[in-house]
Amino acid sequence: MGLKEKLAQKIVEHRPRTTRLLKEFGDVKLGEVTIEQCIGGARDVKCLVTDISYLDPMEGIRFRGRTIPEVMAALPKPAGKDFPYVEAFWYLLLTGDVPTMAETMEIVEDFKKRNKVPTYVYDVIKALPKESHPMVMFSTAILAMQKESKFAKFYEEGFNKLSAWDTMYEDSSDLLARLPEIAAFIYRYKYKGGNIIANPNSDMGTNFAKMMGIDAPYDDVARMYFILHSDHESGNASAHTTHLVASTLSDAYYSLSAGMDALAGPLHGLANQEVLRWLQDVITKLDGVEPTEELMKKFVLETLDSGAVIPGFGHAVLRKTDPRYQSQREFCEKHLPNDKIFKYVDMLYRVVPDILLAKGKAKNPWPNVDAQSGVIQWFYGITEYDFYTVMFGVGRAIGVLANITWDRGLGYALERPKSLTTAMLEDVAKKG
Ligand code: CMX
Repeated sequence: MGLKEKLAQKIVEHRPRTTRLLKEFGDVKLGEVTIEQCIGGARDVKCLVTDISYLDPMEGIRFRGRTIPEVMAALPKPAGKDFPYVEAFWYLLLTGDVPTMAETMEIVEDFKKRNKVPTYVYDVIKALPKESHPMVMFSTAILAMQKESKFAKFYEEGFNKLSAWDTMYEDSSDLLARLPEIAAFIYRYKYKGGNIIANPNSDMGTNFAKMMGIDAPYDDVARMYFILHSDHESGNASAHTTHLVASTLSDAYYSLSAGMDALAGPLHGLANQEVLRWLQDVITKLDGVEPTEELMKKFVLETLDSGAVIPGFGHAVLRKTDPRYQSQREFCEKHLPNDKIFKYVDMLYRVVPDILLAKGKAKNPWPNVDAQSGVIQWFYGITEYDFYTVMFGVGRAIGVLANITWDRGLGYALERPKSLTTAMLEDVAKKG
């Protein structure tokens, strides 16, 4: 059975669970909302549902019930490679099942048929000012392709709630197949004098590495990076934005483009570029002097005293070191143990948590995914750190597209939380 047939089966099997919860238990309370949560970004308010991934504050992320090491071990890998096919991961997120090698290769072949990027997309990117941020180029390129949407056509021709997931799946697959080429184009166009490398039409990891012009094991870096950055349950800003826009019955192009705009914020995906920018600033200030822990502490304190955050540390949900940080750290220990920037990042790991703890503000002083990812990209020659969030975006697309396909499958409603006025909050506060 192919991926789409399996997905159809899973959706039909799942629907009665959602229907029953709504009909029989719709008024069961999941919790209460405090004024702090209302003003403070809805932290921990339980009002979203997804089965694609779950984020435990202490353990970190599980994709379809599996930890990161379990996912990496279970999925089929290209011969001689350490990391699984991204296409196999897409299958896992959509169905909850580990695909066989044959099932994985079916998706690789399917993506080869879908990965032709319309030439007008490149014209649109080139029409933007060259100094535009690469995330502007990426988000614009995705939005520009909206006219290709099969879901939008399906809606125009007569919408049916039960089969709406089919065209959402089609759009999501088309997008995912094309994103590596669009991302690599932006990189080569913006930073490599427009010297574009043709798509070798292999698997996603190989395609991306080749089009970026970087040799192995960068194909494995791409696989690891895309998988690690894919999903972090539904409440994070990029996943939530994609879901919110899709809930209006917008198609995957509008929804993903909006999600990428959320990812571009410095408190979210842009933090990985900020880590490298911050470190480069430290290196410049050191002017050739080998940094000691004392010196590093001084830079960290200076940053905090200036009112800025330490990028790559802290998290809205996690309360321990991010396992995505750990995975990348293990990669660094294997492939770049003596790299200067890796050593600096390691030193940060030793000094930042204690300082944040002593300041007493951050609820989680430990490093997140962004603390380590830029170091690996820098090592393989991508020193243009403005570009890092685009690669995060290719990975994040896997998770959010799987989510909005299921949103349609289960007929999730238009999102519409209620807002109150400050006077109303003051009134509740007086009574409470
Ligand atoms: N450096 C300095 N201060 C920090 C901090 C950090 N790394 N992390 C949290 N704090 C501060 C917050 O700014 C906040 O201060 P105020 O009360 O003055 O506003 C206080 O500690 C409490 O914050 P929190 O409840 O612990 O964290 P939030 O849920 O509000 O924010 C996050 C989470 C990630 C935005 C925050 O930790 C942060 O700004 N980190 C640095 C940026 C970063 O690495 N972002 C990437 C996150 C991963 C991702 O989404 O990609």
